[in-house]
Amino acid sequence: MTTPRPGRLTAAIGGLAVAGLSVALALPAAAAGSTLQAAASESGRYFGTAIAANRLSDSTYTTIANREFNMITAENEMKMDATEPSQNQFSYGNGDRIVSWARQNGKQVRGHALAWHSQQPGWMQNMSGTSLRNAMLNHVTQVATHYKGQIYAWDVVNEAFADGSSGGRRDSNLQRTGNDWIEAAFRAARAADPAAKLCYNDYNTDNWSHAKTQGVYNMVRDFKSRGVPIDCVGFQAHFNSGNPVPSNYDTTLRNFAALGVDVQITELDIEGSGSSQAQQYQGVVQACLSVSRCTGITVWGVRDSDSWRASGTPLLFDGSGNKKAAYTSVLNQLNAGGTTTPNPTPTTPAPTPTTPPPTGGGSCTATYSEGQKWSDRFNGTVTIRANTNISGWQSTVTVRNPQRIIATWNGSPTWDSSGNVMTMRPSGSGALSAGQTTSFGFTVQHGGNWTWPSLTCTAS
Ligand code: G2I
Repeated sequence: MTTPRPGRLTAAIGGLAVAGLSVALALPAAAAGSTLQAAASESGRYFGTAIAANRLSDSTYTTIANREFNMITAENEMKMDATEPSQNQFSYGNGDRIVSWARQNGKQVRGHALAWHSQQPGWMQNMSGTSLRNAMLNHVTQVATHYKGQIYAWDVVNEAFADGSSGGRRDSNLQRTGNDWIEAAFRAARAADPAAKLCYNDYNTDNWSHAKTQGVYNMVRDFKSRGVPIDCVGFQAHFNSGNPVPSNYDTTLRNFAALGVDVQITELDIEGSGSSQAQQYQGVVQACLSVSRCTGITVWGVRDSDSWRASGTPLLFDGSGNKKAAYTSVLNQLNAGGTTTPNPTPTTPAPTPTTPPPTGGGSCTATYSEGQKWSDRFNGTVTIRANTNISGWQSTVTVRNPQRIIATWNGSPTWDSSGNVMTMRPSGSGALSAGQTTSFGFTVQHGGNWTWPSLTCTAS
């Protein structure tokens, strides 16, 4: 499925037809966006940057920012230490400056960040227990209320998971107030600004196989299943040679999106230079474009010299404001668009068929997508796509011990003697014309094995 791009060619040719002349109209192919925001808009996405209030007087900086970006994050000015320097004394000057610059220039704003173990004002660092919990909730309520109606998405909670192999929460004064502090913050934010999307934001959550990624995924899944108000997950995406862009990035984004949340790349920067940096940037853009619920990308600063790690030259413009190779690769990839596919690319080669294809020809493809998950079981859907006109199909679904398929729908299953291989046939006619799809579903009792089933499709 190709990401929808709005029709861009509407040519008014009435009045051009001149009697006796044949007019050849050379219409350009869909015009490419010439800025990051224009190119991202072609697929309905935004392209943003972090802005520092003390740089708004630098006209090179504001010229680039205004031209290229349509989503703005305050790099530091909405953090807890900036907005509540003394308890119950709120300070919005620099945050407001950034919001009004954004709005004057027709841009949206991401709010960053309402609750965080870091960048707490001194008075909060020394608090604990109920008084800290109440102070945190008051902060969330006050700040989200102040910016109500002006924020596209809030990073409600930032960086609450531990690095390393635990997959658990990071220890902090907030965490010590009770494991439910995150959901309490989300509920307070929803009550204060019901129109803002509410995100959980973190770093080192890009690689699907990392424990931290899984920990955040499980929390979001739990929140969705219990109705905790969460709308999006932010992936900070600070990369360098020790922490490169993972090859399974699209899988990560897709799996989170399948939980029913938007995903956003919120603080992208990649240390390096030249074509290697450009390629990594391209990979990140490609991953986002491949997931329909990846709604936008924000880079963490304008020029290399504006970056929190300037010596790593991690951004799209050099210190003089010139476009780097990374800029061009991002722009080209945005203009090239992307495809949305429901599944990660298989990592094992497709098995060679041991039986000849059925006479009658035709072919079909079976694609797996994840459904709901519970502690003991998960749902899956298989989409059957006819590659040619077919009169029928059958699809095998193989699960791995100790998994068992305990329920199915939209098909007639039979089983092999091991109980691991289910052959699903259509309940009615299996005829499909080329390009048509149909689907069936099942529940797997997983017994602790979360591996996806493997599939085949045979057409007749
Ligand atoms: O550390 C990179 C980012 C990781 N994710 C959350 C982001 O909020 C974080 O941004 C950085 C800013 O880019 C830095 O600019 O967060 C740092 C800590 O809040 C920011 O650094 C601080 C310095 O620690 C302060 O000394 C300085 O006064 O920036 C302040 C303003 O320049």
